[in-house]
Amino acid sequence: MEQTFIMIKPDGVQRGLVGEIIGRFEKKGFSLKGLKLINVEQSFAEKHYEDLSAKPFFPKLVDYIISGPVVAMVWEGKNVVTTGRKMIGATNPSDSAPGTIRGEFAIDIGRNVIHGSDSVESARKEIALWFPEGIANWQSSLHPWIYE
Ligand code: RTP
Repeated sequence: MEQTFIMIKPDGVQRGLVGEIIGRFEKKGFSLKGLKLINVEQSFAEKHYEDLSAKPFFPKLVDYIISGPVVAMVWEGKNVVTTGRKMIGATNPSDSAPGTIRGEFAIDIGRNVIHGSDSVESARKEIALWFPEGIANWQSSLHPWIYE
């Protein structure tokens, strides 16, 4: 079953959006496979966002991610990478559709509350980076009520 890496950024944690966001993924039917609240070091944030290292906003982005604790999660389910990105909404909250997480809870691109892997390959890399200890092994008993 497909997995994705989802991170609630420091603004989402500070603003008390953790329960709201976890609730959306749970209610959709996805299964929580990994979860931790952590502060990351600058070098770790730079590694996570290494593909963006040439962008002018990179230093600000790294400062933002290390400014407070983040909630790192692994969610599992059919098409969870693409569906998770749809639930999150467009990168710039001014383009995020109403009903999406960023569409409901964010205004500025530099405070957009949440990250979600953009492909199955990135998800694999990000899960390995954020959860080197591994993730939980369990299967939701709701599966027969979610998948035909
Ligand atoms: P994320 O990786 O956080 O899920 O975001 P994304 O794929 O939707 O967007 P990406 O282009 O990978 O950018 C990563 C994060 O960098 C910040 N950003 N700031 N100031 C700017 O112009 C700008 N552009 C991007 C955002 O926090 C974005 O989520």
